[in-house]
Amino acid sequence: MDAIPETKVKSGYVGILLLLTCAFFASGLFVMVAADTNTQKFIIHLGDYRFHPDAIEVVAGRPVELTLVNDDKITPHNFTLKDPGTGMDLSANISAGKSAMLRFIPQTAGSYVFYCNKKLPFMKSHRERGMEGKLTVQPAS
Ligand SMILES: [Cu+2]
Repeated sequence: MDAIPETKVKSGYVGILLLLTCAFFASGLFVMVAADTNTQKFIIHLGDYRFHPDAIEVVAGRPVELTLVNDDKITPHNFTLKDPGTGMDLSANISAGKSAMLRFIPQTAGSYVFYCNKKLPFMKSHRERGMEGKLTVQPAS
């Protein structure tokens, strides 16, 4: 007779613990998702002397994360964006078949050119062969 109520109390206690645990994880998940949506993420493929896509648009004042994927089998590529006027200075080398990540926060709205700085002696540079793109930074709303 005594054992039955005791079991009920214990299972009730465990139930509350489970509920609190779920609430904790649910709120944690929400925070993670909320923080994640703030970052402007793009995947740019590099290959055949092109960037895909070759035009991206972001908003000033929010973090940008570029994942750069070199799809070529033997040709190394690079991502360069330099704008002394605004202090934008990005550069990453990406070996054939590898990827790299660039993170930055654009501060000034405008249009910026990015390109690959690779060039073999006596050959046209990758940029001259078309490896160029445009980053548009919209003013913060
Ligand atoms: Cu290149």
